[in-house]
Amino acid sequence: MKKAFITGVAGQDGSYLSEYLLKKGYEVHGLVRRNSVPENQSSRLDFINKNFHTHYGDLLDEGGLNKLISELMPDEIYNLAAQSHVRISFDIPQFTAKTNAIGVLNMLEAFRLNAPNARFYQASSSEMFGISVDSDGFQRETTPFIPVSPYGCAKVFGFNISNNYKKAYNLHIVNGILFNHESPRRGSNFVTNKVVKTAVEIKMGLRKRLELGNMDSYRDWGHSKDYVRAMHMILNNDKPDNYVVATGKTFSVREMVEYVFGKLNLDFNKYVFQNPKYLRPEELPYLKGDSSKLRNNFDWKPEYTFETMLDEMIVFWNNELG
Ligand code: NAP
Ligand code: F7E
Repeated sequence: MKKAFITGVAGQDGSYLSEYLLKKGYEVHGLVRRNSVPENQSSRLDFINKNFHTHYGDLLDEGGLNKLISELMPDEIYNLAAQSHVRISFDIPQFTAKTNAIGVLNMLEAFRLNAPNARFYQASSSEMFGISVDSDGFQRETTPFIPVSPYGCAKVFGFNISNNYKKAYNLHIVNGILFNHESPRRGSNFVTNKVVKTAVEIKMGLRKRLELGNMDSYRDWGHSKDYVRAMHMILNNDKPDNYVVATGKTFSVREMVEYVFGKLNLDFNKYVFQNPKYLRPEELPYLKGDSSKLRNNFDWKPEYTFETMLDEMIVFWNNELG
């Protein structure tokens, strides 16, 4: 039985990846932070499985990481933990840099010193590209990084240090450069889930308005379930390499809002307002990923479309709030 260790296991991707690996017969161990409300840690982990185990820890606690990795000796390590909210990274830049940059280094050291024969996946992000776009309108593995947020800058460090460790110490380390991916388990302060949840609340008469920031940015939105499949494929290839994971389609926030409100037979113009508090000091205006490298090397293509992903989120919030 293969053993996987997942940091950020209580997050959106960590929870779906756990379910995916458990179905494949893995023993899954996940790192969770101690929280005074333990339910906060388990709300996405309601699956019960004898092969699933959680351990308290933090990416900033090197001693704890070393102890866990040396005790567990996993075959696969997925480093998904991060302060993952871009706008909030402007509010707490130092914490974001510590977790998303130094935290990666802490995990790499725990892996190198204790379980160097394991395989290591680093959760890299399209936010690293920032304002950089190739002349054909896509971002891909060769596109230079010009990050425009503390989050993006810290992720570039995580990407670079993991590539450095791969070569310097001959370790099996891969990066998935994932574009935005969503689901009903997405934090409700990310734009898709915020829009869907609030639109359903408006439809039910529970709210009167939705306040957003910049509606003119474009994102390449996929579904988390499709993207955790890609993580596992990328890590299990014998040649460690880095891959973009994306749908190749881009929509503006405004188009996404229009779709969600339209599905609920609401005219979004009547309910949606801009609140400057949701604007960012610097915005990333446009993302569209070219995942040809992944699609040509593996049998991967997304099962969800932009529409089916949002439809699933609408059904989820209808059930949850209804
Ligand atoms: P998420 O839902 O925010 O989950 C992140 C997890 O990391 C949370 O469970 C969080 O714990 C944990 N965490 C935060 N700081 C930590 C620390 N110092 N030590 C230990 N754990 C810590 O994010 P996600 O959407 O699943 O994303 C997974 C990873 O992919 C992240 O690294 C993210 O940056 C990256 N990524 C995401 C996307 C996307 O669109 N979703 C795209 C590209 C890359 P708490 O629950 O206690 O807060
Ligand atoms: O914003 C705009 C906002 O916070 C998307 C993370 O998973 O993907 C994610 O980062 C767009 C931005 O995601 C609101 O300005 C408008 O242009 O949902 P988001 P993100 O910043 O793209 C990358 C790839 C990651 O790696 C990150 O971890 O929507 N927007 N109004 C808003 N965004 C939010 N959150 N809230 C608003 O009210």
